[in-house]
Amino acid sequence: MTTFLDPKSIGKPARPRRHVRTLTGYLPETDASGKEKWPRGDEKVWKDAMRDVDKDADQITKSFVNHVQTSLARQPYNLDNLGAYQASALSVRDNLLVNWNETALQYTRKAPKRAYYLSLEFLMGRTLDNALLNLGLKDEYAGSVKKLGFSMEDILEQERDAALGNGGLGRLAACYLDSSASQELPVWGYGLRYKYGIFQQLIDSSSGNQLEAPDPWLDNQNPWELPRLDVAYEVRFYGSADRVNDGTPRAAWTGGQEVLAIAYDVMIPGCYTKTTNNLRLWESKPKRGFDLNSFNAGNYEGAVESSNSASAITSVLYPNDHTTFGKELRLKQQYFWTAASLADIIRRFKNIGKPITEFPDYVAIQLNDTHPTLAIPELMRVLVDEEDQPWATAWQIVTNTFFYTNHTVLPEALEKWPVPLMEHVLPRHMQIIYDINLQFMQAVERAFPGDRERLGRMSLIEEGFPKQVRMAFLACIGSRKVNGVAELHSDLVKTTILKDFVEFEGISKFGNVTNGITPRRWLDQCNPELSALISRTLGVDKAVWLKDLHRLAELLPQTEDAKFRAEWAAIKQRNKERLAHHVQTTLGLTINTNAMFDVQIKRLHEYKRQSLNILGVIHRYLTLKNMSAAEKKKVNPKVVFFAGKAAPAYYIAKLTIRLIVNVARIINEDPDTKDLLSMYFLPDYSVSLAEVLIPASDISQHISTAGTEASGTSNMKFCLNGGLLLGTVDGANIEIAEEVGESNVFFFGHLTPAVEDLRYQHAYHPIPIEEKCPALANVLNTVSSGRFGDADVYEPLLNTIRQDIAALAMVDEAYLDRDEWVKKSIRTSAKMGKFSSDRAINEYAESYWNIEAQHIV
Ligand code: NBG
Repeated sequence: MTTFLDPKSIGKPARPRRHVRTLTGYLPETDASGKEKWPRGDEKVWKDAMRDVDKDADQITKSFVNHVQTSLARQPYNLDNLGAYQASALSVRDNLLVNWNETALQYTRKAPKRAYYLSLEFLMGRTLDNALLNLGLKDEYAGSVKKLGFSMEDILEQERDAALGNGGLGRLAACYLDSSASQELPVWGYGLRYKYGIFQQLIDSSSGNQLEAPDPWLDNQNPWELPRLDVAYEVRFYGSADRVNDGTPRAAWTGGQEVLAIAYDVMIPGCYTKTTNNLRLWESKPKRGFDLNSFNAGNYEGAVESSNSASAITSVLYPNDHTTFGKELRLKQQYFWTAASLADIIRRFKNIGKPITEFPDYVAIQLNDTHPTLAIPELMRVLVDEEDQPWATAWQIVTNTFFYTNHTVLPEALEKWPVPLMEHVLPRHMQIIYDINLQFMQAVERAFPGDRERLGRMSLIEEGFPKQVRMAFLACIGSRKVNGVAELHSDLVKTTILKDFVEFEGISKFGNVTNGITPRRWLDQCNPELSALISRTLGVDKAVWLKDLHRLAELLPQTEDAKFRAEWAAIKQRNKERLAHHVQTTLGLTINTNAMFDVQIKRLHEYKRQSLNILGVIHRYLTLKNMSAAEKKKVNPKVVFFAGKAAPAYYIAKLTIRLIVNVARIINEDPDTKDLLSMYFLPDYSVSLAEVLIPASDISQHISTAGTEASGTSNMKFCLNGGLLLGTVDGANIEIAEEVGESNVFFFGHLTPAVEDLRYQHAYHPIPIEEKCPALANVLNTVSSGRFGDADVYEPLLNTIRQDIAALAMVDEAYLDRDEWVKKSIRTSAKMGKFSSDRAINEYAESYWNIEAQHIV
C-alpha cells in the first residue's frame, strides 16, 4: 500500500479496470522453427523433478503421510479421522492439480471456443469420493489408508458438503460441470464463494418448527479450492454516470464504492480423462483495506464500516428458492459476480490477440436463470465505454455471446428490480437498459405498428410505482437462444411468459434442453453395489456405461431372470438397511426395514405439495385405526420419509414442516398402527443425505401442481436407482414416463396434454373433495378438529390441498406383487439413459455454444 496519495485521485478510476497480471495463461515461446523453447533453467532437471498423477499404492501412501507430516504438522500419534480426511484430500488435490494445469495449458495453446456457465449457485456436495472415482484411484486410496489404520468410509464421512445452492438449480449446475469435464468440453463455471452456504436446518423439539443456523462450511479450511490472490478485479457500485456527448454512446461512470473480487479456483475433474476444468468462485474484499471516500472525509469509522460492507457482498447465499425480494445486497451480489466474471473472460479472450468483434467466435456464456442477466448491460458497458465500439456492433457481439436458460414460470420467481434501486446502485447500467429498451421498442413498433398494448407487455420496464426492470425479458432479447429445462416447461415458456417474444423474434430462437444428472454421483457413488451388479451384468468396466448411460437398456432382458431380480432386490434391501443405520446413528430412531420406503425430498414449497403427501399419510393412519386385526394382516407396512428446507421467511412452507413433525410424533407412537405405518422428517437435507436416501427408496413422490415444476431432477435420480415414481403429469415426469412406459410409473392427473391450450390443459382443475374422496375429506376435517394440536394454524395449509389420493392405493396394490414390482424397478432404471447430464451438456455444446471436445494428453 502506498503511503503518499493525491487526495484528488480518491474515488476516481485511475484507469479502466486493471487486472493484476499473473503468470497464468502464458504460452511457451517458440524458436524460428516453431519449436517450443524451455522457459528457464535446465529442461531435464525440471522435467525429472516434475510429478505426474500418482498411480501406485506406494506413491499414494507417501503422499498421504507427507501431508500428515507437513501440511497438517501431525504425527501418527495424533491423527484422527478428520486429519486423515484432510491428508487424503490434500493428496488427491495434488493429483487434480497436475491434470488441471495440463488442461489449462492445452486450452491456452489451442485457444478453442470456450463456454462459461454463470450460476449464482453450485450445490457441489462432497468432493473426495467423486475425485477418487473420476481419477480412477478409489481402490488404490482405500487400500493405502487401510494399511495406515483408517477406513475410507469413515474418512469420506468427515467431509462437509459444499452447499452453495438452494436446490435443483444449483445441483444441476454441479452435474453440468461434472459432465463438461467428463465429455472433455472446455467449460468453466463462475460463481460466488459464499462464506455461509445454505443454512443448517434444526427442528425445535417442542414445537416442531424449523430453526435456521449458519453453515460455517469454511471453518476447517477447504482443501478443494486454490486461492488466487493474484487474480483480482475492481468492481464499482453507486457513483454517477455521465454521458460523454461526443456523438458516441459512451459515458463515464465514476465515484461510488469500489470493491475487489478475488478468485478461488475449484478443480473439476472429468471421469476417466485428464480433462480437469475450473470453477472460479469470487470473494469480495474491500479495496485497499477500507473505503477511501470515507477516509478522505476523515471518517475512519465509516471507512471501516464500508469495508465490512465490501466483505458482506459474498458473505451469505440467499436462502430463497423461487422467490425474489428486491434486496440491495442481492443486486450487488449479482453485479459483483457478473462484472468480475466478464472482466476475467474478456482478459482471457484478449490473450488470444483477436479483434473484439470476434468475441462470440471464442466465447459462449450461459446464463443459469436470470440471476446473471446484468452481464448483458455490463458487456455493453465494457464494449461501448471501454472498447469504443459503436452501439450496434456492441449489441451484435452481446446477442451472439449469451444464452439464457429459464428454470421456472412461477410468477413470484421472475426477477424484477426496482428502477430507483438500479439507478442508485448501477447508474450506468440503468442508462444502458433504457437505451436497449428504446431500440427494442422501436423494433417492436415497426413489426407490429400501432399495437400499444404489446409495447407495454414487452417493454423491459414494467410501469408502476416503482417501475421495475423485467430481467427475464432482458435475458431473452440479449441472448442468442433461450431454452427451458423439460419439454412441457419449454412449451410453457414459449406459450406463456415469452409468447410475445416468440411472435417477435421467431420460434427458432426458443428451444428445450431436458435436464440431466450425473450417473457418476447419482449411481456409482451413492449405490456402489448396484453399480457393480450393472457392470458385471453388462460385462464391461463401469467407465463404459457411466459415460454412455443408454447402455443400461441392455439390462432389460434380465427382468425375466429370477436370479438377477433377487440380486437386484437384495441390493435395494441393503440400501434400506444402510439408510436405517444412518437414521439410527444420527437421530437414534429405529426404522422398520421390512416396510415399503416412500420418499419425498425437496425444498418445501406449496407448489410441490408436500401437504398433499402428508394428508395422504393421515388418511392412511385413520384407515388403519379403523381396521380389524384380520384386515391389518393384509396391509403392507410403509415408512414415509420427508426431508427438505423451507425458506426462512416462507410461512406456509415452515408450517408444513411443523405439521409433518407433529403428525409423525403421534403416528410413530401409536401401538395400534406403528408397525404398519411410520413417518420421519429427516432434518438438514443435503446432497449427502440424498445420496443415502435415494438408493433406499421403493417409491418417491413428485406431485407438483401440473405446469409448475419446470423439470425436477431428483425424479431422475430415484428412477436411476430403481425407485418407482409417483408423480403428476408435470416437468420431466412426463419424459420419464415416456421412456420407461406409463405402466411402470404411477401417474395422476391428465396423461396426454392437448395441444390447443397447454396452460389450460396442464392447469389443475379442482374437484370438490367431498365428492371425489370422502375419506380425504375426513382427513381434512380431522386436522381441522385439532386432533394434532393448533387446528387454526393449519387452516391455510389445508386450503392448498387439491388432489385425491387414489394413486397411493394403486401403489399399495402394485407392491403386493413383489416380483412384478422388481421388474418395474429394473425396467425403470434400464430406461434412464436419456437423463444423463452428459446428454444434456452435449446438447448445449452442439446446438447452443458451438464448442468442441478437446482431448487432453
Ligand atoms: C428449478 C425448477 C426445477 C428444475 C431446476 C433445474 C429454480 C428457479 N428452478 O424444476 O423448479 O429441475 O430448476 O432446472 O430453481
